[in-house]
This record gives sequence, structure tokens and C-alpha cells, in this order.
Amino acid sequence: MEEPMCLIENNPNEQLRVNQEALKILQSIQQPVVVVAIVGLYRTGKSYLMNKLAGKKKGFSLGATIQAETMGIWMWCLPHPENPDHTLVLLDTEGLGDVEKSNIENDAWIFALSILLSSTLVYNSMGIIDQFALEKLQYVTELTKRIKVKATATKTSEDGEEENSDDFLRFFPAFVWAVRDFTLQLKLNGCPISSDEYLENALRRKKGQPKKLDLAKKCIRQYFPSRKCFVFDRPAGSRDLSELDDLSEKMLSPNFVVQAHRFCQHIYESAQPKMIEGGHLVTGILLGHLVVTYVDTISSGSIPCIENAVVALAQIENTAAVHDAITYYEAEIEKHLKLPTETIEELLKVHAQYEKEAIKVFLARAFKDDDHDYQKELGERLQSKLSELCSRNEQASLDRCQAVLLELFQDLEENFGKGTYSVAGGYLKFLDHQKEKLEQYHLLPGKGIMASKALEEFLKSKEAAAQSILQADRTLTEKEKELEVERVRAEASAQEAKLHKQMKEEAIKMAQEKERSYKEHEAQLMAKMEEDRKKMQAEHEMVMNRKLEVIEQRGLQLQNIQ
Ligand SMILES: Nc1nc2c(ncn2[C@@H]2O[C@H](COP(=O)(O)OP(=O)(O)OP(=O)(O)O)[C@@H](O)[C@H]2O)c(=O)[nH]1
Ligand SMILES: [Mg+2]
Repeated sequence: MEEPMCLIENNPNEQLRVNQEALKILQSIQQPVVVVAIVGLYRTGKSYLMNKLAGKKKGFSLGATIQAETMGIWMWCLPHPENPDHTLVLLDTEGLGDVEKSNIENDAWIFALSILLSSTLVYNSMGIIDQFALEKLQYVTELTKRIKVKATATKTSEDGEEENSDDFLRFFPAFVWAVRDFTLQLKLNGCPISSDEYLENALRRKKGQPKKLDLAKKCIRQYFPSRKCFVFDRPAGSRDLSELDDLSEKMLSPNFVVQAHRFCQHIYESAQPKMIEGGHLVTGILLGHLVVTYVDTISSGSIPCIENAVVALAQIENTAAVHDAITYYEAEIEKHLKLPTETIEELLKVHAQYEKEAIKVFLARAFKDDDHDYQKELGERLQSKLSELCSRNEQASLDRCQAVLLELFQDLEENFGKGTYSVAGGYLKFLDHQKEKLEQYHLLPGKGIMASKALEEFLKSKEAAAQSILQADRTLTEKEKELEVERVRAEASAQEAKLHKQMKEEAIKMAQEKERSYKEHEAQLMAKMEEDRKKMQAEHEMVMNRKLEVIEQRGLQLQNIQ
């Protein structure tokens, strides 16, 4: 994208609305997305910092007045500077707490949406991390009223906190606090500390602090176990602040330049792609669906629910995964299979190979297909593709054989017309000619699996003419004619028996194919389930480790308080 675009519009006295043009852009991005959202009070340099992340001097517009500039949520999709397989999606949000706003309620929704959509959330504040800055993060204490993790209600404790906070741990973005115009020295009790330690210290419980503040700290610690803090100097002197985006780097405070660079490097190197349950990567397309689902839910007056959104996403994604797999199968079959095949095995072998790959294509995209409904659908569709392929193969073979027979037997047809065989000894002559043609027919390659069937039908259609030649041939006795009729009949029924046997064998092969196909699906599914199980286990371990960290921190804090 050349420049940012509004993704979620927030017009006065209106509901939040998704901008369809921006949505189209998101839905054209097939890569996984690293989504960085910035939130914080209005007029605190959020848009300016996001432009730094974009590596551009201008982009998100800055206002030089005290009036809020950014409205709603703006989006800028850029190639990820460090990872060419990912797209960096920057979300710049409307400043919170503007007193001129008519719809304060939407502030809370913008905050909630930033959490729901991002994989890294930057909270921007001015000065220092103090009671004021923490209290302004009040939205974090109300998140359980704005975001539901599970579709079924979970218990809520007295202070409004959802007891099942493990779920928040799994689904919430990494948290980065950006402290702007930071003028203090990073020291605690005379010892230098890092900016992360500064944040951790600010988030510690202190004796006698107001309950509201205590809750805000607790919520940040609990919901955002992964935390970082960056402090920034004032970027320029007062006179230049109103035209920061026109200043070259040389004119900025050198400290600010280094700090901004460090912040950007951290985001580029450490910000993870957006993921949903089970470690499934969110692409731009999926992010677009998430935006629509959440904004629609909020507009309808309900609370956005992560689980419901993921189920809706899974349905969309799994339908697309089936479609991808079938498209892949069809394209490969078209490329690698020439009809008619000489044998049914030849066709089944090619089918098996691309069925296997099609299942892989499906499993690479599908997720949360808990009852395997989508994989079953894929199995059924691939089976019907196979039946279709077999019919096309038979028809191609029939067409070819009929064309060959017509051409080969053209002389005989002409001889029929001319009466060449309607003379004494004509029948033997006819038999000779026919034998010669049949030999040629048998030797001809590329006739496919219907060669015998086509021949049987062809000879049947010529039977009456052959009989009339036989009966008209005066060189043969009645007895000889009777024997010949018998011979022809016996030959036809032998041919029919042969065909019957062939069909039976093919039916057995098709049944074996079904069995093989089932086993292939099962084998790949088992491998995928094992992979998912490992991912879930890793996710569970991560949650457990973080809970342990929280418990340890609590222990330390209690010691500090005592
Ligand atoms: N003091 C100070 N001013 C800044 C900083 N960064 C940007 N500004 C200036 O502050 C003004 C507002 O900057 P924006 O980036 O538009 O701030 P914002 O938080 O996006 O504002 P809203 O979109 O209205 O919420 C502009 O004049 C910027 O040049 C900073 O780090 N410190
Ligand atoms: Mg702004």
C-alpha cells in the first residue's frame, strides 16, 4: 500500500463501520500478517511513531493542533522488513479520551478491537508511567465486558475479572509500552535499570495504592504476560514539534533517533505473526474476516467472542481449503493424465498420487475441523472426481475405438455396398477380410480400456449383415451354415464372458482403491493431528510457564510489600 487507509470508520453518532475498500486490500493478502496496533491518549505522537515503523516520513497523518487527528482505525499494509514471507499490518487508532468526542463508548470498542486484531499492542503514553498513565488504561480493567473468549459463559469473580484468564494469555497480543517525552533517568534506588524493569516496577503492587490502580496493574500483568517497554526522548525542540514529519533525521534529537530505531528493530525482529487457536497463522484474508466479524458483532450490540470468531473463520477457511485441494487435483490431473489410459491401474496410480497431494494441500490450510466434516467432504468430492474421471476415460476410449473401427472397416462397408460378398464363396472372403481387420485392430495402441467392449458392440451391429452373407453363400451346405452360426454365437458369448470378467476385476480394483484412499486420508489426518497435538501442548506449556511467572512475581511482590 502506498499510503494508509481507514479500515474501521468511527463517525460521530454512528456505529463503527468497516471500510470496504480497505477490506478488499486485506482480503487480497495471502501471507501471514504481523499486526501491530497502537493505542493511547489522543495527541501523544502515536501516528508519528507508526510512520517510523513503516520506515516512512509521511503516512498516517499527524495534526499539529490540539484537535484529535486520527479517527477510527487506520491500516497500512507493508512488506515485512525482515521476513519476506510475512506482511506487516500497522493499525493506527483514534486517540482515547478526547473530551470533544460525542461517542465515548466507541473508545472502549476501539481499544478492544485493537487487542482482538493485533499480535502486538503498543500502548503509547506521555511523560512517565505513573498513576495518571495507568488510570488512563482503565479500558484494560473492563476488557471482560468487551471481549468474550469462550462462547459459553465463564465464571466471573467479584471484581469483574474473568476467572479463566488462561484463555486471555493464549489469545492476547504481546504488549509494548512506549513512553514518550521521557525525561527522567532510568534508575531505581540509585541503580541503573532497563526500561523493561522500569515497567515491571511500575506494575508492582504497592502498599496502600487505590483499588482501581491495583486492578489496572493486575489486569495488565495477567492479560499481557509478554511485556516490553521503550522510553523515548522528545524528538525535537518545541518549535519543531508541530512539523516533525518535515524534519530530516539529522534535525531530530539523536537520542530519539536511536530509541526509535531500537523500538522498530524490536518490532521487526520479535513481533510474532497473528495466530489463532492451535497456532494457526492468520493471513490478510483471515484478518479481513476477523475485522468484519468483530465489527458486525459490536454493531449488533453484542460482545465479540474470540471462540465464535474462530469457528466462523474455520468454516470459511476449511471451505476454501477443500476448494484449493480440488482445484489443485484437477489442474495436476489435467497436466499429467492423458485419456484414454491403457489400463485402469494407470489411471488409479495417477489419481492416487494427486489425491495424496490434494489432501496435503487441504490439511495445510484447514484448521479446527474437529469432526473431520471438511476432510470427509474432500474425500467424497475426490471420489466423485475419480468416478467422473473413469467415465471420461471410458468415453474417450469408446470414442477412439469407434473411430478406429469405422476407419478400419471402411473397405468392408464398401464391399458390402458393392455386393463383393454376395457371390458364391463370398462368406469366406468376408471372414478373411474381417480377420485381417481384427488383427490390425488388436495391434493398434492407445485404444484404452473399452477396446473389447467397443469391438463387441461393433461386431454386434454388423451381425445381421454377416448372417445374410452367410445364408446367401451357395457354396456352403445347410449343415455348414448351422455350424458357422453356432461358432459365431460361441465366439460372441466367450467374448461376453471375457468382458464380464474384466468388469468384475475392475470393480474389485475400484473397491481396493476406495480402501487405499481411506487409508491415505487416515494416515495424513493422523500426522496432522499429531502435529496439532504438539502445537496445543506447546501452547499449554507456554500458558503454564506464564502462570508460574505470574505466581513467582506475586511472591516477590508480597515480599516487597512486607
Ligand atoms: N512532544 C512530542 N510531540 C510529538 C511526538 N511525536 C509526535 N509529536 C507531535 O505531536 C503532534 C501529534 O502527533 P500525532 O502523531 O498526530 O499524535 P496522535 O497520538 O496520533 O494524535 P491523534 O491521532 O489525534 O490521537 C504532532 O504535531 C506531532 O508532530 C513526541 O514524541 N513528543
Ligand atoms: Mg493519530
